[in-house]
Parts: sequence; C-alpha cells; structure tokens
Amino acid sequence: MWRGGHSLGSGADHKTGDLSSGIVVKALGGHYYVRTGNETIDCGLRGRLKQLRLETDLLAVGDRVQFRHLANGRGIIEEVLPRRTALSRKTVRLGVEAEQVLVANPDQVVVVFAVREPVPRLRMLDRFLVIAEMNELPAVICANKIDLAEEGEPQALFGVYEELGYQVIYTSAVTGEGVDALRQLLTGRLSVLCGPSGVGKSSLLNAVEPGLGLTVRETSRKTGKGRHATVIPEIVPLSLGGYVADTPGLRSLALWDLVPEELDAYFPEMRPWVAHCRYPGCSHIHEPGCAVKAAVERGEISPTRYDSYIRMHENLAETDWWE
Ligand SMILES: Nc1nc2c(ncn2[C@@H]2O[C@H](COP(=O)(O)OP(=O)(O)OP(=O)(O)O)[C@@H](O)[C@H]2O)c(=O)[nH]1
Ligand SMILES: [Mg+2]
Ligand SMILES: [Zn+2]
Repeated sequence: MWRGGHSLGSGADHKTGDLSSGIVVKALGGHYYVRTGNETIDCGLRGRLKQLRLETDLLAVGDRVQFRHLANGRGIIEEVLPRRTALSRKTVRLGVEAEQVLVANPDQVVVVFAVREPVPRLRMLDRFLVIAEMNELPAVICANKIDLAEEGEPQALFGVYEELGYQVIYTSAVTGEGVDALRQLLTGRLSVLCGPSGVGKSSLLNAVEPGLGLTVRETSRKTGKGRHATVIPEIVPLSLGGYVADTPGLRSLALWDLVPEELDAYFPEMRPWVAHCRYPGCSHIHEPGCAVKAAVERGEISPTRYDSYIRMHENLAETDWWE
C-alpha cells in the first residue's frame, strides 16, 4: 500500500531541471498542484501527455506523477504513474464508454453518518457501500455525534454493518471520543470521506488535525439541488501523512452505470447465496426458490439491508436518485 507523501520528492533543496515525484492534490484549469515533501508545486503538463485519452481521465487528484522543476519555481509533469485504484464512474466521451476518475489511488472510503441530527438514512449508507464495493475499495463506517445518542443507540444502528464485516468507528467531534481511532485510520492513507451534509465530516477532520480549519456549518441545512459537482477538486494532506478528500460531490454519484443484475454482487451478505437460487439471473425479489430470500427469512440476512437492495434494484433505472 502506498503510504503518505512524506518520503516523496527532495523537499525545498531541488535544483532546476531535477525530477521529483509527488501527488496531485488539486487540479484547476490546467494547473496541477503537486505535493512533494512539505511543499506544493504548481505544475503544468508536458505537451506529449496531453493527447486526448478517451478511455480514462488523464489526471485526477491522487495521481502520482514525476515532474521537473522549472526556473520560475513551477514544475512540468513528465509522467503519470499507473493508478493502483480509482474511485470512478462510467461516462461517455465522443460516443466511447469512458471512465471519469473522481479520485485516483484512494486506499479507502470512509462513510460518515451521524447517529442523530440528521437522523441516519441507512439506505443512503447502503448506497455508499455499494459504490465502494463497485470500485473495489475498502469501506469503513464512521458513526459520529455519539454524544447526542442514548446508551447503546449507536451500536443498535450500526452493529449490523459490523456483523457484515465492515469496520465501524464511533466518534464525537464534540467530546473527542473516537477521534484517535479515526486519526489512526486516516494516517498514511488516501481516504475518500463521504456522507450526507451536516453529519460532521469537516468537524471530524478539524478534530483529527487541529489547524486544518475546514469550514463547519453553523446549522445543518438541506443541500440545495443543482449542486452537482462530479469532480473532486482537492485532497487535503494530513501532517501525520496521508490525504483526505472531504467531498460533498459523491452525493451526485448516481449509479446509473450499474445494472440491476449486478447489484447482488455488491451486497457482501448475498454473495454466498446467489449461486443457490433456483433460477440463474434471479433478481432475489419475486422468484420462487430464491436462496437469498430464504436467508432473509431465516434471519441470516438483515431485513433492512434486503429492503435497501430491493429499493436500489427498483430505482436503478432512474438517473438521479440521490436526493
Ligand atoms: N453534537 C455534535 N455536533 C456535531 C458533531 N460533529 C459535528 N457537529 C455539528 O454538526 C454540524 C455540521 O457539521 P459539519 O462538520 O459542517 O458537517 P459536514 O458533514 O462537513 O457537512 P457538509 O460540509 O455540509 O457536508 C455543525 O453544527 C457541527 O458543529 C458531533 O460529534 N456532535
Ligand atoms: Mg463539510
Ligand atoms: Zn435469488
């Protein structure tokens, strides 16, 4: 696993013409801000790299690059290293199916939900988990605002996910409980933080790293429609090593490229059963002899998770079912 950016690059003592390696932390209008050591260099892209690539994005935040230092303090990217992982969605470019990369090389997705305020919509959590599964990224759940909950309430809400094998950490940005565990989880990794508005993502990052100074909402309000950022513009370096993409953008990551027939593959608890259904291509909704439904009836699959599956299956034809 790639760990942080501390050992990368030569720091401030580089000479013009030297090659350094680094990671793209921000991409804006043809400028790529590359983190190397403890500095960030404004880089352009070598012309030969600019050839239109239809099948995937040329560069995204999280990409590791080799760049050359220029006399004016800027840099020029000479090479983009192969991506290890990606959080991406399918799109179509000039009639060709293509990949839009939201973050390159993430190590994990951290899905943040509040125990209360706002009331957790676990179906939305299930969608985030499906996105992580689709992208073959490990997902960790962070249940925040435990200071607002009754004794045992957080576990009652999120325990089912622990049983599924997902790591769940219980936190409060107010009391600081669980913040060490979150810090440990984020250190040395590139994490994509996602979750509904107002659950405390920015507050948690500020608690993990005082001085980060991310904007925290005074009161949580509903996100206006029309805010549909599909690219993640920036990843934030952590002083302990590691990077975090704190993004509202995932909300708009509709799963329109997922076909209903594939959905069962992204519910880990269903995987062992699908081969035992009577009919191949069973939707696990109305067919007789369905091993998944039988497992639900025996209590081996959570009824709420199964309900999420059914809703997602029904809604997959719709293009914008995030909000
Ligand atoms: N009681 C309590 N309040 C919290 C906690 N974490 C955050 N808050 C409050 O919840 C509100 C929203 O926090 P933010 O950190 O802005 O939430 P966010 O997830 O970054 O929201 P967006 O940026 O809109 O996606 C603020 O009023 C915070 O002070 C917590 O652990 N406990
Ligand atoms: Mg925020
Ligand atoms: Zn079935």
